[in-house]
Amino acid sequence: MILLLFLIGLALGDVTPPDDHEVMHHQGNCSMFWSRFNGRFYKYISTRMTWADAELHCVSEGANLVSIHSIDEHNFVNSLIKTYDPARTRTWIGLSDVHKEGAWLWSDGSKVNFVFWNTGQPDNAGGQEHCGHTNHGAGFKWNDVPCSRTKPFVCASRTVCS
Ligand SMILES: [Ca+2]
Ligand SMILES: [Ca+2]
Repeated sequence: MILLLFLIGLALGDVTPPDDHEVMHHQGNCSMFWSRFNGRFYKYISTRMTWADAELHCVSEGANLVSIHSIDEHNFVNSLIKTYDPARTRTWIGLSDVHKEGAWLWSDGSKVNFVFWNTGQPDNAGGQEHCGHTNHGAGFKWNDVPCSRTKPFVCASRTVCS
C-alpha cells in the first residue's frame, strides 16, 4: 500500500513537474536584483569591500566583478551605480594589474578590448595601484588605486539568471 501511494506520488509528480515552477520563481526573484544589458546580468553592491573581497563576493553569487567592453556598457554600469548611489562614489570594476605591472586583466577572464581611463591614468601612484574603479574625476571614468581600499562594486554574470 505504501509502495502504491509512492508510485501515485511519482505519477502526479510527472503531471506537474515541480522543477519548472521552481525555475520560474527563481527567475522572478533574480530580475529584482540583477539588471539585464546585452545578454548579461549586473548587480550593484553598496557594501564597501577591498577589491579581492568584492570579487570573492561576486563569485559567491555566481558572478565576477564587472568587465566592461564598450562605451555603451560603461555608460550602463555608471547609470546602474547612479541609480543606487546618486553621489556616484568611486566603485570597483573587475580590472587589475596585480599579477604583472601594466598588464591589465579582467577578473572574469575576458579580453581587455576597451578601456576608459581618466586622463593621466593608470599612473600606478607610489607603485601601489593595481586595481581599477569607475566614477573617477569629472568624467566619471576609470582610475587605478591600491586594491586594499574599500569601495562598493558591481558584479556581472552571463548565467546567474538564465
Ligand atoms: Ca599597477
Ligand atoms: Ca591612479
